[in-house]
Amino acid sequence: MVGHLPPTALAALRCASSSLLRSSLLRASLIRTFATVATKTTKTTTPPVPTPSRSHKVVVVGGGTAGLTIAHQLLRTGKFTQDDLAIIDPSQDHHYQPGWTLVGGGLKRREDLRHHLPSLLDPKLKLYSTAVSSLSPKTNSVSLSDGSTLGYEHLVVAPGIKINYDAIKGLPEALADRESSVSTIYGYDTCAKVFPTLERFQKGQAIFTQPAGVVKCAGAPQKVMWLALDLWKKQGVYNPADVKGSPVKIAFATALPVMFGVPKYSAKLEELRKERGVEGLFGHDLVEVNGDKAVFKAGEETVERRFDLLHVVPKMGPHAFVKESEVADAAGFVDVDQGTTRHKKFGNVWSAGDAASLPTSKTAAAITAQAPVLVKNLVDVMEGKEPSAVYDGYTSCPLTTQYGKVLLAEFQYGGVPKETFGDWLGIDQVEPRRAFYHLKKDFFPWVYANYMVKGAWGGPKGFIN
Ligand code: UQ1
Repeated sequence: MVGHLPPTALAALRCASSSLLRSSLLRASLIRTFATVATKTTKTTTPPVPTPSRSHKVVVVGGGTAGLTIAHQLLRTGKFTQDDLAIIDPSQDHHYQPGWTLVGGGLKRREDLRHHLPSLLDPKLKLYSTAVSSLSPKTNSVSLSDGSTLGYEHLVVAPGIKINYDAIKGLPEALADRESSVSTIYGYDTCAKVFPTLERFQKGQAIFTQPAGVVKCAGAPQKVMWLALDLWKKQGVYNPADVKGSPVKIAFATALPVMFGVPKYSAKLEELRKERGVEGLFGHDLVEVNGDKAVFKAGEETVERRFDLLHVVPKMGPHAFVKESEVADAAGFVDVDQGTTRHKKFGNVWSAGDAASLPTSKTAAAITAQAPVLVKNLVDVMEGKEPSAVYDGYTSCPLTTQYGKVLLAEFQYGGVPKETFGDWLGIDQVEPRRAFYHLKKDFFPWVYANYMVKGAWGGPKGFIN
């Protein structure tokens, strides 16, 4: 799809054009394989001083959405030349993860959302295809798993977060078992199992889970459920108006007390849940998959539910090399100022994307707003100025509520709605719409691969640079 705007995307764009024109327009992290190596503590009297094998003006840890977007936006400032900027990432693949929900819904092939990481990089960027073993902000250096050390003037920590499949007992085995009806859209390896599992399912109890703790794209756990519901409705095995008489039953088991973290959208989604006969198991955190039993922690209690189909969202957390470093906060995220994205202690360390402590929902849309702020501030600091750009927490969750419709949730810090199209088109984005479905399914994957990772897409601001 690279290089061509699909007709459906054009249609979506036309619908969205008013807002995009205003901004004088137009314009996954990875499957993280950061193998972390624990630093050995050697008992010497003088601490070893790392001698950098090589130094760069800016070292970017991570070639995911945040890392690539930031590195290319830095390059587009025109202030950097060949090899001034380096990216470290051990993976050869870069995935458009927002598309995995669509893979789960049978709308995309996972292979079409995968890119060869080295080929996404401008030749002026230096790529180290190695894992990071440790960060040493006091000596302005990064140690790589091949034993070498990189020095930097500024460091951008953007390795994303890790999926901890084994934090739910029995989950890795259940996912790996081709015969089981347990699947998840949260990994490249696992997302291909989802749609065939949904399609095959004709009878019984389906449970969709959302864990306690930080996850990327907090709406995705229910996006796939709404698509599954619609699929089963079309297949004639689920009738929202007569759940008792339907062969299929659906439950949403979430560790949250509500459907979504933002009250405005949560109210709508709760309305849809009730209207469509989905059982709500709130405050339920999946801790174990045992045969056909899903075991939840619900407050102090342990609750067991039998299932015939289980879609699991695994637990997630920071990479060990971040968590164990001096740049991490107590939870293991890179401890940055929520406005400037600059580290609270180390003035030449920055972070954006899933690894950052920014208290907002972790999405690619959030990175469209974080990256220009980080880039402007980093360059200003490099030139001896004070950082002045401020990130307001913008993030978005294009929530598929059925085939052909998306509720485009957009909000900032504090769960305050900040809707791109609402004001300009005089619409309320709480209403699921077809135009937003085409934005999500056709336009965003296209603009991501052709402009965003190249540093030329500003999200709601349209095309930039
Ligand atoms: C966006 O720019 C983007 O990246 C390409 C997404 O991808 C996953 C999004 O979900 C959203 C909402 C945006 C924001 C852009 C507009 C035009 C609202």
